[in-house]
Formats: sequence, C-alpha cells, structure tokens
Amino acid sequence: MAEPSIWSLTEGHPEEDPATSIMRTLWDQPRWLEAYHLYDDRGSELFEQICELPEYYLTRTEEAILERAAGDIIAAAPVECIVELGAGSAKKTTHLLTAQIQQRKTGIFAPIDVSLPGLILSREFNRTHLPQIRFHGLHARYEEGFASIDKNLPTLFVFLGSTIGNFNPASFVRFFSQLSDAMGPNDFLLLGVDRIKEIRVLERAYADSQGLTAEFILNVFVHINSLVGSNFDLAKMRYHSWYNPEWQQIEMYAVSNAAQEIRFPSFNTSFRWEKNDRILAEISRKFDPERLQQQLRFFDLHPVRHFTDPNDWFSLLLFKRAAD
Ligand code: AVJ
Repeated sequence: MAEPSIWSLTEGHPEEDPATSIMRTLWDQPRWLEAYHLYDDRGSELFEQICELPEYYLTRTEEAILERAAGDIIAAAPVECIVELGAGSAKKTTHLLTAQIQQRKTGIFAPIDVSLPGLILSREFNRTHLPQIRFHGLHARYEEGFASIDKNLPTLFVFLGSTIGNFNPASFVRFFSQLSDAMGPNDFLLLGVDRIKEIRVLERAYADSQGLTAEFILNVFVHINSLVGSNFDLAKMRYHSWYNPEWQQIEMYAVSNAAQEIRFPSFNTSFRWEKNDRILAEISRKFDPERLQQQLRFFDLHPVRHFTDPNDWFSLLLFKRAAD
C-alpha cells in the first residue's frame, strides 16, 4: 500500500487545543486571539485574496526577491529536504524547488500547514510540475510538525510571508527555541520578514479599500462561534487597525458597536463586551533585519545571507544552525 502524501497530526496532540486557547486569551486583559484561528478554510481563502490586493505589497515583493535569489539560496544551502512552515498553497516556494532540481536533480518537499485545502493544492501542483520532488505534506501546527522531522536529513526550513510577525515576544521565543531544537546541525532557515518603513505604506496594507482585510479579521468570530458555540455577531462589531510605533507592529482589532453579552454555553460562562471595547485579533510585527539577525544568534542561528528589494521593504534572511 502506498503511503499517504499528506499526514494529519491534528488529533491527539499534547498542545493546547483551539477551544482552550480561545477561552484562555479572551479572558486575558486586553482580550486577544492567537493568529492561527484566522486560518480556517474561509480565512485561508480570504488571505489568498489579500495577497493579490494592490495595497498588500508583502507577497509580491517577497516573491520578486525569491525569484531572483532562489539559485543563490539553494547553492548556499546544500540540502536534500525543504520544510515549509505555514505553507498555504506554497506558490513562492516553487522558485526554491526549481533551483533544487536544477542544482541537485531531486529533493523532498515537506510543507506543514493547519489548513488542508492549501496542502492539497500544493500536492497537485507538485505532482504536475515538479515530479522530481517527493512530496510529504503535514497537516499540523508548526510545533506539532517539528516532532516528525528527521534531524539527519540536511534540511532547509522555510518560513515566508512575514508570518513570524504574528508572534508576540513570548510566542516568538517559544517558536525559535522549538525550531532550533528541531533543526539538525548545519541545517538552514530561510526567513521572510516585513520591514519597518513609512507608516502610511504599512497602515494601507492592512486597511484596504475593498474591505477584504476587515472581512478576514472578522471571519475569525464566525469560526469561533462554530468551534465553541458562542454568539459573536458580525453586525455588532467593526474592524480597526493601526500601526503601534512603540511596539513596531500593526494591530488588528474587532471593536464592539454596542454593549453585548458574549455567551459560551458549552463552558457555562459569558462576558460583557462593552461598547468600543476591543479584541486584538492579530498583530503583524515589522522588523529591522540586522537586529533580528542579532536576536537569532541566541537560538544558535547564524546569519548567512540577506536579500532585499530595491525599496528595502522586505527581507529574506538565510541562517545556518550552528553545530551543537
Ligand atoms: C500572514 C501574518 C504575514 O501579517 O501581513 C494580512 C496576515 N493579516 N492582512 C500579515 C494578514 C491581515 C499576514 N501574515
């Protein structure tokens, strides 16, 4: 019997389950949500549409850098396997896989994602366009996926799209500790990060004229209702975002239009969501690449190369894991 090409690790894992995460962070002060809840099927679809928006420069800027740098990156990282974290439909990674085939004939591609439709698209794309690459999808959260990675296989970990910007300082540290532990000596990490820049450019990217970003952010409450049976009502809330210069991050909120009772029947509890009170649904941190390179030394990740675009808006950073 053939092995499945997409493995699911979402059942029976020791990590906190989504409902518990929601019930924990909504009772925190200020109320907030972990970003992965945004990526249900609808959310993932909306995010793919956001990537096409004229205001949302991140995706196309990163892809242009990657297109140009893929050959250099693969040459600098002699690996057999490419693990992509939060891959989505993994369109951008095609540049790396193509360079891998050109330079080494074969390879393994192991995308990890919490959303299944993207993995399925990516598998189809692989089957038709990159038959020299063995596909091994993992339907899981990153931390769960790490456990099943073979440390003896020379691997390039790829974390693109400035997804790292979703992590607050505590999750940032946890993420890089776990990632660094999962990496074998001499493995590589390619990290795509959005850079600190003019506030107007930043704010426009998260307040598009079509209202897609608002729809994406508020959709998380539809998803939460279906997960925990709560009564969030999209007609009684609005989207608000701004760039917090002190924390160097875009903050994306749902704001209550009127005092309302939010009930969680299966947990036998509720809270009063006062008019104009906010729930922080997502943060998107912006980075200084040199400073980030310094910070990641703490996790035994050493800078190898830095690629950017003509505007210095986005950076692709290549790191090498130090041998223990
Ligand atoms: C997927 C986390 C990189 O922060 O720019 C886009 C998510 N949210 N528009 C970002 C997002 C609203 C995106 N990341």
